[in-house]
Amino acid sequence: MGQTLTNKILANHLVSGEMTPGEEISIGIDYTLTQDSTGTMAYLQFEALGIDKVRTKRSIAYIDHNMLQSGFENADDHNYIMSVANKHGIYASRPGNGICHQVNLERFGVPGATLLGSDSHTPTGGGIGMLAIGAGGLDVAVAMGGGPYHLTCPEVLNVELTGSLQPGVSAKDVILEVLRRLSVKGGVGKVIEYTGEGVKTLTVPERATITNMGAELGATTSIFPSDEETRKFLAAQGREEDYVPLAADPDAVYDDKIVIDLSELTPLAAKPHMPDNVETVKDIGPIKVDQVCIGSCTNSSYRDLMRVAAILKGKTVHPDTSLTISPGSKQVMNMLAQNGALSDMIDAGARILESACGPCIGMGQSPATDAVSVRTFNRNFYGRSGTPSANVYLVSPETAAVTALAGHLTDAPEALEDLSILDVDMPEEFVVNDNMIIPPAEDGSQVEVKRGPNIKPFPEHHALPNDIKAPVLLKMEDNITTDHIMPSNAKLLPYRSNIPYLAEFCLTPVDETFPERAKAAQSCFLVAGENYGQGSSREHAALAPLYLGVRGVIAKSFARIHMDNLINNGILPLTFVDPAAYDSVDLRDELEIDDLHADVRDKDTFIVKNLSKGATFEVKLAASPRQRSMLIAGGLLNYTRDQAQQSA
Ligand code: MIC
Ligand code: SF4
Repeated sequence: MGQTLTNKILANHLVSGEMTPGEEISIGIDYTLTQDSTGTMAYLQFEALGIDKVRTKRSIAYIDHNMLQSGFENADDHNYIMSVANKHGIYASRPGNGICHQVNLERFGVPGATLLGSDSHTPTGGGIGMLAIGAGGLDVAVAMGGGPYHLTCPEVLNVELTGSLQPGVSAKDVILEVLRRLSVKGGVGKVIEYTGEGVKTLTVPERATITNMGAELGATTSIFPSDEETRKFLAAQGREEDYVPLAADPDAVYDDKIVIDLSELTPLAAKPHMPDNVETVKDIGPIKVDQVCIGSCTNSSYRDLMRVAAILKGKTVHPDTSLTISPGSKQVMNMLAQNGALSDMIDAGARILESACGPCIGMGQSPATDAVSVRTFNRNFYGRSGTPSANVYLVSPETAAVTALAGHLTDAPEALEDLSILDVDMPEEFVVNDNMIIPPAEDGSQVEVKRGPNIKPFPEHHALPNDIKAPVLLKMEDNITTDHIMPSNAKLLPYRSNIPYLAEFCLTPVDETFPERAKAAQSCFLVAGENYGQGSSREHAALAPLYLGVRGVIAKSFARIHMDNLINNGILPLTFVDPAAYDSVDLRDELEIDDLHADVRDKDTFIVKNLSKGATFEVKLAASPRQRSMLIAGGLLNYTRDQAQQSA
């Protein structure tokens, strides 16, 4: 029986466990990446592990998220990250060098290798045939220390691509189509593996657009084969030696399969407020658009922006529409500058932002009240733009550019007389200058780590009590995102290393009174629907609830990274055995679980008493033996420390 590409790479890196879907396995990690908004916490945790030098092939610390320096805080965080990287053998990508996933693809992606990143869009690396997984900072810290990464062995879902894209339709439309079919929870527990004749028609950055947004499917990761296109991309980056051809065996057996005929796709858009709320641009119709933002780790590569420049050339942005463009990397920005495309953008009236996440994470450019904002990004979760009343649509760069000129939603086949202006070749040589990537000190022992007043220690974790009696302080619906749990925007991102401050905003998009009520109650449960915690890898979505006394979340189902983050921080992630039991629990019900240690240690399901209703219901704990010990110890750091003490 032939093997999938996913299983080949997993098998090559397997450290423990049986490769049966659903079982816990652990794999060796070749490369890690962090970015600054999750990185401060990840490096504080790495320091707590007490390891001098990273033990990966290469670890890279990017600074790309917290770029607005409206106070000392972000600059303090940058100094901390640059110096801690220098000390511990980590390469550091300076602010201005670009968005982590774009730069990593250009300069460090290696087919067949494993990459663990403290950012949910790490699977961008799947575009180059890497097994690239997003995780919480603590998991990445452990991997930097040479420890394996534990994950649930995934199923492999095959997306076979046939045909080729019509002019004006692009990679973003492919992944929007996958989201339309599978939904934001359709990828949970799965790796999405792309095969078929259509693959050859897609360049590496286009493939990366597709794997990037596999994060929005909830997938463990997504991956493309490594083929002639991959070789050409690596050669053009001056890294042909990193090329290896890789593909699934022709007779590989997949757990599931869908087929997409690229030739049949038309431009699509995800409507507010979910990436799977997808319709054709045509069916949505010519709604008036106030803002267009082009960029993000999904759509800011050289060819994406060359097409945007071709559309804008000689035209003017609509008077009622603001257009921003953030090139994905210094390399992209520099090439656009050298060939004149940047000038075409500036001339048309685009507002050029630095190479960083920018508006994608609400770092500036929050739209006006009730505005419609059309973005090439990957997430349009409620409130994420920084303006709760705004309506955000996700589209391709081509759709975004023609929309910015028209002032209403439209697409390239509709708006352009001559679609051949979109024929942009991939460069034979990219402009390579890695002068903004700082190699670490040979001998880190003399390097002093700079800790400004913004760097606060992380909250203390306590061992699990044997009995918990606590009220339900929130009852939430399906698809609650980490942007609901721990909002991020220009005002809050500077406090990513200050949990007490962040906790004041925890879950406030759901209920503004939550932090206050949680502090008063001292300990509480949260109840939620399906796919709780989808979105970002931010551990802050577990650390802030922990700080506020959340003991357990009882949901219909969880998103992968958030569930790991809850366990890593000692918060119980429980699911309703009978989903109908969700209806029986109300806000403020007093719940009790007793003899918890025995339950957590040995049982898959156990009983929760609803004292307010005089009833009981059953919950499931889907955790490995290792995770159970972690929960009892009060999280991964306590567990690791206990293990170390025992072996000493
Ligand atoms: C995001 O896109 O939500 C982020 C900001 O990149 C996050 C990381 C974070 O919350 O810092 C992610 O995707 O993991
Ligand atoms: Fe940055 Fe947005 Fe990509 Fe997250 S999704 S890494 S905020 S560009």
